[in-house]
Amino acid sequence: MSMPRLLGVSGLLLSAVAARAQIADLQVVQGDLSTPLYAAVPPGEPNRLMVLQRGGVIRVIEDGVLLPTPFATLSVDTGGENGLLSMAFAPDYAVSRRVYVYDTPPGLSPRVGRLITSADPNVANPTVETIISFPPDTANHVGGTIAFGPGGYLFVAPGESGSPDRAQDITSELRGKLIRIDVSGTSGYTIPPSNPFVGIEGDDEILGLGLRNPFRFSFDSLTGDLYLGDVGGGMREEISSVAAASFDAGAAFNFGWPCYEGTFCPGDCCEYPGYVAPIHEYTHAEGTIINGGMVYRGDAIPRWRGRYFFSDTGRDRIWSLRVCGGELVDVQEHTEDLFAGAPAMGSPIAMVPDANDEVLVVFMSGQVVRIVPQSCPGDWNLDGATTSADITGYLSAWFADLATATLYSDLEGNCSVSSADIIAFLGYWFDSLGC
Ligand SMILES: [Ca+2]
Ligand SMILES: [Ca+2]
Ligand SMILES: [Ca+2]
Repeated sequence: MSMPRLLGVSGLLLSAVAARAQIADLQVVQGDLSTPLYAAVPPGEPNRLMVLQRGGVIRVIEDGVLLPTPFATLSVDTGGENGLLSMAFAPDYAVSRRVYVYDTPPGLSPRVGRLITSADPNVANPTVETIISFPPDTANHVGGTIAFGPGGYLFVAPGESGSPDRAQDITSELRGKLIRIDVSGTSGYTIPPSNPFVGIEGDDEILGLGLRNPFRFSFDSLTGDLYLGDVGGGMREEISSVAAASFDAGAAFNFGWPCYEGTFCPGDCCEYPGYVAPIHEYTHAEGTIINGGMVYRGDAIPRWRGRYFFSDTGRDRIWSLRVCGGELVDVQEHTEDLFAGAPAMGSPIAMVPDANDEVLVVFMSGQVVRIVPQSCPGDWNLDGATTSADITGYLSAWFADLATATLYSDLEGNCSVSSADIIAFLGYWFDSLGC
């Protein structure tokens, strides 16, 4: 699909959304934070939310209250794009109490560190073990996310630190890559045996290459599929999606940088083996710093189930898109809907799940915010009442989807329109009669 066509579709959808009643709102969970960059709920501890502040402090919100004592205070450099950038809990956190951070200790070396939660679930032991680190360089394009994905492996995506050629160098250079490691041992890491360069030339940690500054990426909690936002240079912002089944297929993914910025080639386009074209891209007329988010799998807004939410940090915009069978289905913008009436806040820097898989947005201006519905799930036409008109409206959307496959009526978020979606809607409709 060509770029002008993509932009045309986005523009049409934007007008359609703006004309509708509102679906959702931004509700502040916690304000007055000092440059928060990320947030995460410990597995099995739904009453607790950890919030990372750029300067190295991990704050704890317990039962809705911000605790005065931090979970941990790390020594980090905050020049350029450095700081305490993200965290991930071990899949077996309930037993191992292992917490991983991605930060930049003084010396400008991005690294993955491991902490162990103490007997007090709100405080970590002071020792941080470095699991892997990347060579010191500029405080630029350091990446920003670590996340556990399919197989229980840890995925890390350091940026190329401002040297584009690094992104295609597969020997002795992990920057500009998507790497996959096994951190389940007692110390350090081991290599997943199905990583593509095991046994052949190329560093064994690498799963994907050709990245510039992949600041945020995440996995669909239902399918395990990867969604990754790569911040562009002067031209295009892009999102790529890779199906979970491809992670162990034996070939590295090549996201294209530096020959490609989005689908645009500033010079000659390269014939990279395993090239993964972006699922979505936009020019700097629309935004300047893409910020990958999360696939929505919550219950509050069924019509959004299966949609990938993302934002632009530079322009304070929020969109969602749906991917089915590796293809982009549609893109919708939610900026007007979400920000109408919301308190002043800016620079969205992360979109992460809360304990119920609802979307939390972290704003660098100091807030962690939850996206909350403004309508009952059965109020399909968003007129504030649950009536027979909503059943009629839903059924017309469902029949339209059979013909056009926009999947607006796919309430299960499984990329298929079936009678199960109608049954689900009728359930929401009955539940909504009293709401
Ligand atoms: Ca190798
Ligand atoms: Ca209605
Ligand atoms: Ca469905």
